[in-house]
This record gives sequence, structure tokens and C-alpha cells, in this order.
Amino acid sequence: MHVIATAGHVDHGKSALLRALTGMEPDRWAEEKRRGMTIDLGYAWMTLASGERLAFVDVPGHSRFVPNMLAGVGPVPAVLFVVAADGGWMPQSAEHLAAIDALGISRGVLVVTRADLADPSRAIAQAAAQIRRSSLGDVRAVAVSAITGAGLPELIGALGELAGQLPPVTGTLPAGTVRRGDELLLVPAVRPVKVRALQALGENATELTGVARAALNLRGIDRTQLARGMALVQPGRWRLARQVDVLISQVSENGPPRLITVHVGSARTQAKVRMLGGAVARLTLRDPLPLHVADRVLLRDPGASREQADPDGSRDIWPGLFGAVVLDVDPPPLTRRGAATAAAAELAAWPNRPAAADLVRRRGLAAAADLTAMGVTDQPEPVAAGWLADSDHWAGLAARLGAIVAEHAEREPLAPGLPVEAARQALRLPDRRLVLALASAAPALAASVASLLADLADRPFDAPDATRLSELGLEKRDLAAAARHGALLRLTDQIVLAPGAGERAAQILAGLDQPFTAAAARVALGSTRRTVIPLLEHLDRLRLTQRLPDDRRRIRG
Ligand SMILES: Nc1nc2c(ncn2[C@@H]2O[C@H](COP(=O)(O)OP(=O)(O)OP(=O)(O)O)[C@@H](O)[C@H]2O)c(=O)[nH]1
Ligand SMILES: [Mg+2]
Repeated sequence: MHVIATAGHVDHGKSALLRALTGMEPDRWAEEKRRGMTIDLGYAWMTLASGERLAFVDVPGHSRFVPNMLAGVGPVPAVLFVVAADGGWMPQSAEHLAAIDALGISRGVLVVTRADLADPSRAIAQAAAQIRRSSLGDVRAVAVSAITGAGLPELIGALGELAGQLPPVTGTLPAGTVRRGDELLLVPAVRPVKVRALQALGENATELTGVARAALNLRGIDRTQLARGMALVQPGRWRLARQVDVLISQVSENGPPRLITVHVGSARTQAKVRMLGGAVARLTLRDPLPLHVADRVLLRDPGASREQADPDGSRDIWPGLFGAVVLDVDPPPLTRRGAATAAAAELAAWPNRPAAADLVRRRGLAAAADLTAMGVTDQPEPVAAGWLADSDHWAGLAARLGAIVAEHAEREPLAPGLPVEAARQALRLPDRRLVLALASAAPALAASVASLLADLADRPFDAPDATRLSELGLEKRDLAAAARHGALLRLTDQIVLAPGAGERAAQILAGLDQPFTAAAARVALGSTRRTVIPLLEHLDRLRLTQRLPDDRRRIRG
């Protein structure tokens, strides 16, 4: 099944088109029938000759009902963009297109309706030019009359083609399939419910895969307690986000206002907007919503008016509409000075689909289950049961654990060793198993460092090369951690000597004729060109040597 939403200005013939295509009535309410206008979302469906089923969500075109339109278009992957031949491009044509663009919807058909009332060619050219500039790009255009039926066979052909381009499943499988008997959570109320029966397009089913229109019979809740915007989620696969960091994709000169309406799927709520820097913003939601990282949300300023846009309607950015990608659904608080700017710089470099590594780097440590609930299922090897660690952070922790253990041994030489719980508290770790994993990482690091120091005992000024380092399994971060811990002297990323090598070198160089060249120093120290230059620079920094204008050096008195 594929789900397609209509879009287009009021009275341009969206509902009439669906009536003609499907034989079903999308305007369900008496008031809609009386006023001849769609107010709320309507549903209709049809089966193509291929057997493929298409479900349509009919949206209202009137500017007053744009929030309902957004609820209809929010969860769908494709649109039927309707423009009347005798109406042409109108304000809600532009507004709906801006919303589609902000949501990043990339599939659709342009349908110019009421073709029995006016020559459709002008409306087609006008609309195609606008649509081309949006996420829809070049779409097929079909002129139809819902009254005479002209053009409908061609439209059905275009829909078949469209269905062929749509992925049969969107969304991840675990989140996108519902089965009879499933136990789900209704959010935001977080009420457990059980799926007693399900139907799609009027027929019973045992299992449905999204995107689909589905009717569920639920145990555990009364239908009067249900409302649009609520969602059913699999326990553990989602979290309710109250704060999210987002990247806004269309920041106009003024940027979004401080209070904005957030549309997510069919849900909407208010949010406070805090711009962190560039296009990165932190949204604080009035009502928590089930959100995954990489979700697209639409931000709408209900106060923005058409007058702010170009009067000829040719602008492709609708005032007050912003698309955004969710980067983090549980962002750390911004307490330190400059934290907002730093967060903006970090997040701006993230991809639109943040990886586990991005989220873990931001946190140092993360529970695998939390990442799963954030929608990140592709996860690296845990460092301990249920825990993922950023490699730099982990190496730093290992070095700190080594230092804490050594300190404890010195303070209490007769004690049997540092208790795990004491180490956990000292390192502020959330789980004892992390301490145990660190303890086994720390001796491995210590053993490698010991071998390195043994190498250096023979040739103290010839830093081990990359091959030797990788043989010992020492990566840059390990060297950094060991240096922080005082176990090595780190001259550059990859050049390390034993601690105290600088002072020893200075003693030997004091025996040379002053001033001396780098070449003379290299020979005297039994060093290499690769090591001696950073070593001499290190001595300059320690003010043990002085570098002269001709690049020679002398030992300082
Ligand atoms: N002659 C003619 N009239 C049409 C055609 N399509 C729609 N209409 C008429 O145009 C008017 C508006 O049609 P609707 O289908 O209600 O328009 P809509 O886009 O659904 O309007 P909203 O839902 O309020 O946005 C109705 O009176 C329809 O009968 C067409 O192809 N030819
Ligand atoms: Mg309608």
C-alpha cells in the first residue's frame, strides 16, 4: 500500500478529484458537505490494475485549516499536487508547496483540474516552474476534469508510475510493522495497549507495514480517550522527547520566532526556540513527542502573514515555515559558559542522519538501549555490557583509573587494592561493569607502554615508528592518555619518548660546542631527523635551549 496526500489551494478540486478516482467521499462531515469545503482530513482509496493499493489523505486547502493540512501531509512520502486550470497558482498552492519542501517530500504528480473550464497549459507551466524549485523537483503533470472524466486514465497511469518509485516500506521495520496481538504504548500518555484486530482500507489484516493507513482495534483504552497526534510506539524503541536539538534547513534573515508550532507527523505542539548558533536550534516542547534522531519536523510561525511574502507569490519560501532535521532527542543541558556556541559548532558538522558515534562522542558514554530508543540501531561494539564509549573519552578514563589506583596504593600500601565501587564513584561512572572493563583496558595499555619504554631504554632519543606503535596496539588516543598520565613524553601526535627524555637530552647537548646545529644534536643523541626536530622544539619550549636566528641552538645557562 502507498499513501499519498493531496495538496493545493481551496476549491481547486482536490476532493472532487479523489471522488472521481476512487468513488469514495473524502468529505466526511455534514458541515463540509454543507459548505462544499474540506475542513478536516478525509480518506479514500483505490486499487490499481497491478493490484497495488493507493490510500489517499485529502487535505483542506483553506488557509484557516493549514494545521490540518500539515497533519495530513506530515507522515506521507508522496503528494498529488492539485492546481485548478481556471485558478492558477494561488497563495495556498505556494504555502502547501513550502510545507512539502520543508518536509523534504520528493515524490508527486501535478494534477491540473477543472480542465473542462479553462485551457490547462498556462496553469501547468506556472505550477511546474514553482514545483521544480522544491524538494519535488520535476514531476509528471496531468490535466483532468473531475466532471467529464477527461485525463483520469492518464492520471491513473501516472499514479502507477509514482507507486513504482515509492519504497514499499518506509521507516525501519521494527518501528514500521504492527501485528495482531502486539503490545504497544500509546503516547504521550504512555499507556500500554494491545492490538486486538487491525484493518487496512476496510479489510481485515494480521500484520501491516508502514507507510500504511491502518485502523486498529485496541484493548486497554477507550476510543474517547484517543485524539489526533497521539501515536502508538513499540516499547523501548522510542523515547518521548521534551528537548531536541535541530538543524533548521531554511533560515530566513529573521530566523524563526522564539515561540513556534512544531508539526511532527500528525501531531503538533508549541515549542520555545533557542538559536544556539548558525542554523542549529534547541527546541523545548510544551508536550513531549515521540521523536527519533534524523526525523524531519516542520516549524510554523502561526503569526507570520502573507504580506511578508512577495505579492506575486513567486517566492518559494513561505514566511514563517521552516523545515528542520532532528539531531539529538536528549541533548545535554547547556550550563557552562559558551556551551551553546560549542554545541552549535559540534552539531553543525553532524550528518542529517547522526550516527551512533556522533551521539556517543557528544556524551562520552551512552547506554545502548538509550541509543536504540533514539532511533539509532546501527551501533558499534559496546565497551561493557550495554554501554558504548567514545574512544578518546574511554582512553582518558583508563588513564585516570590507573592514576587513581596508583594513588590509592601509595596512600594505603597495606590495603588489598582500590574497591570497584570507590573507583566507580571517583570516576563518576554510572555502572560498576564499566570500572571492570576499564580495569582490563588499563593493564593492556600499561603493558604496551612498558614495552615501548623498554625499546626506548636502548635508544632513548629514537622514537618508535608507526609500525612499532601499531604492533603494540597503541593508537594516538592511547598515547595521549598515557602522556596525560605522565607515563610518556609526547612530542607530537605520533612521536613519544620516555618521561624525562628532555632533561637527559639537554645534559648531553651541554657537552657539545655551543651553539650547535640540529645535525650535530642528532649525532650526539643517536637520534633520527624525525625525532630530533620535535625534541629540540620541546627543549626550546622548556627553555632548556635557545634557538638562534640561524637555526642553531645553545644550552641556556
Ligand atoms: N467543472 C469542474 N468543476 C470541478 C472540477 N473539479 C472540481 N470542481 C468543482 O470545484 C469546486 C471545488 O471542488 P472541491 O473538490 O471541493 O475543491 P477542494 O480543492 O477539495 O477544496 P477544499 O477542500 O476546500 O480545499 C466544487 O464545486 C467542484 O464541483 C472539474 O474538474 N471540473
Ligand atoms: Mg476538499
